[in-house]
Amino acid sequence: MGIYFESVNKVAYEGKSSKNPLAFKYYNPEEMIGGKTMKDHLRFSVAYWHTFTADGTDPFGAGTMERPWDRFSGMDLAKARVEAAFELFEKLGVPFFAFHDRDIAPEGKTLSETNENLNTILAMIKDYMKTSNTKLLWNTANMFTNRRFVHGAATACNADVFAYAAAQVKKGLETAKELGAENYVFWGGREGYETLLNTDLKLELDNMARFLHMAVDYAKEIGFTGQFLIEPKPKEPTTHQYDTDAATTISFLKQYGLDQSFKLNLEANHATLAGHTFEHELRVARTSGLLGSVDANQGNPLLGWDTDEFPTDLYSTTLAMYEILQNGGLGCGGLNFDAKVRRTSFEPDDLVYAHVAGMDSFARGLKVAHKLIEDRVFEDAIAERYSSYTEGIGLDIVEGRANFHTLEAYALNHHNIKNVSGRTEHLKAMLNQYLLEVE
Ligand code: XUL
Ligand code: CO
Repeated sequence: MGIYFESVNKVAYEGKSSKNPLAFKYYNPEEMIGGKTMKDHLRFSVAYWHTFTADGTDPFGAGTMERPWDRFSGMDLAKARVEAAFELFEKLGVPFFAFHDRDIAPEGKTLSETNENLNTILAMIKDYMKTSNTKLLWNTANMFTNRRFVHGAATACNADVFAYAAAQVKKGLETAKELGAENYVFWGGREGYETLLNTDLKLELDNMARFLHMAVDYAKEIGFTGQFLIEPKPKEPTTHQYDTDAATTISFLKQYGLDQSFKLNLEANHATLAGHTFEHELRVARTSGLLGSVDANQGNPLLGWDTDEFPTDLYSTTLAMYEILQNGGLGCGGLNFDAKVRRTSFEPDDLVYAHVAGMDSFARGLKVAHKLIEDRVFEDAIAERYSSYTEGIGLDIVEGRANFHTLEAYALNHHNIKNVSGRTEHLKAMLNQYLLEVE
């Protein structure tokens, strides 16, 4: 086995005074927070595509990444990437990884040849997984890169494409079962439309639901018991993506009777592209009982596209962990770094620095969020703010005893309404204080 990250030893926790870029300052995997280790709270996962296959290409220029495995090509490259991947997983001590089918093995000339390539690499991955501590958080099917998906996959206008996509997901579910994946993800890369002038929106949405029902049926048939996840995104690559945001996706799942079978995989940068905060998306899913997993990254507020940066914004990681803790954790989900190093960070060690930065940022977020909840900083403020619903007319409303007649009678007698401040600035200052002070 080759050594691809030569200058990197196993990344250790050295604490906040460490200046070593190859050490954790906050992520201390075995540290207990509220009765659970940090490692079990955070369930970090490395995204195969950004870390082992992305080359830094952008619309204006060629790849920039220096990757020692790039001296190989074809299936040898695919094999070298597996070696590099398990070396990095081990050095970072991450419990999970995630991949698309086409990240791990190249397509052949036919679907059977493609599946053969996949089988070869899957056997190799399975072998590594026998001794590795890193498990599969989720796998998914790439149904957006190849030109056959130009009009979509399950929502394509061409039934041959629908069939091809079904074959691909069938194989994906078999893969998930074989490797013991804890989840299976659907991100509808090209499931959307460019213009309504050529689109049968109703048929496309019905077909997407038919496709997902078929996937659920097949998982049952083969005994794959992992959680199904659907990942919302508002735009990119299509002008209008069907799974625009959490609320839209939840309503789609409910409309088509899929909400018992699916939860959401929410990505920070997708939330901001949808005009929401990350924590908004997490809250919407959590209040519907559908928060499943997270693609942990961040966008750039100055740019209108999916920059997939490694998460370093402590407000975002803290408020995300706040939602996750309030959800009782992510169950079999995790924090998958769907994040890529910048094009200018092209050396292999940058991959390690980036993951260390992301893991430390979420570890810090976890600690601060835990303390905020323990001290009931926002809970008490919220309880107080809504206290009018715990007695009198408010209690009648929430317990279903009120109607427009009783409310009118009440309002006629209570026209001197007194409101209380929402204390936004004070609460933000409290958040700052916790971010700065929590040990
Ligand atoms: C694309 C994206 C995908 C999904 C998996 O924006 O987030 O990588 O996470 O297909
Ligand atoms: Co993602």
